[in-house]
Amino acid sequence: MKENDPLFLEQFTNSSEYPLLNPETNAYKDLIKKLRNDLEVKGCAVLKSFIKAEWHDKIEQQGEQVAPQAYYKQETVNAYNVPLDADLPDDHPAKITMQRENAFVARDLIPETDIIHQLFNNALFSRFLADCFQYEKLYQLADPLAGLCLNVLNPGCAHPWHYDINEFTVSLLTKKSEKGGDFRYSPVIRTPGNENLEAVKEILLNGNTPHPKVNDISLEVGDLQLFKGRYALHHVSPVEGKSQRHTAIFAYTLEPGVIGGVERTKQLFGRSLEAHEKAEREKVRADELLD
Ligand SMILES: O=C(O)CCC(=O)C(=O)O
Ligand SMILES: [Fe+2]
Repeated sequence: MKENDPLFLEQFTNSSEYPLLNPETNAYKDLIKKLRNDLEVKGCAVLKSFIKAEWHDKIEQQGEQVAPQAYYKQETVNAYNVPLDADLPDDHPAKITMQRENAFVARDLIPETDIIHQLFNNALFSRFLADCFQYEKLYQLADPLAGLCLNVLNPGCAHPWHYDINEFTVSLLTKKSEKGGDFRYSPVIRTPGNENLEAVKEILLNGNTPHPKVNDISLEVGDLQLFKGRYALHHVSPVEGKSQRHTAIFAYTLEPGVIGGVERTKQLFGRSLEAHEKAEREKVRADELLD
């Protein structure tokens, strides 16, 4: 990670509204206060037009360049990404299955010079995120494929209900679908000590249409989204119209060195690396939840 790259932030981000360059100022502190409040109250905070408007076409084009390399494998999954034949009671929500239709472009296929990759590697950006999430420090998810990826949804496709493997997720819409493709989530539906299975099941069964426990957000290109995805069940509704929908997903953890398991990595990217095998042997896990 670069120690300091103020020029990048100055050039590409809306630094007058989002003063990441000046963490000592009141404007910065006020912003953090507002975002913390949004995260606490809504489980989610959106920074509209975080990327300057003049770069919106560029981030869209850079995404379009790599999108053809996304790994597609439509498969039947459950919200916990545990095996469908896992030894769980028949009425467990993990027994509710869905089709996974989204595709990911892995970090090692996204040029380091791309705006999203530079943003991920920017030390002031991760410091800002740590401030928002109220941690001393955040680490990039050390996974060489999943740390940063572009999530690609084709017309007609949805991203099924799930939790994220990392504590927090930060994402940036780089291409908007013509219609549909809404990010929808149920904040704090589970906690580290409680899966809250009944409520989860109810959402899996009834949450695809407007639901009192499900919030809907519609993002524009260049919007940055901060999200507590380990505890909030979430999905992206089916993309309608002719265009794909792309989001850059930036993943962070509280401990350094966290890498996904071999099974899930292959599920998402069609391959795994030596780093995943090694991590599985050593099991660096942040918590004891199912997935
Ligand atoms: O594409 C999005 O907006 C969210 C995707 C997501 O939830 C994920 O990749 O974990
Ligand atoms: Fe997610």
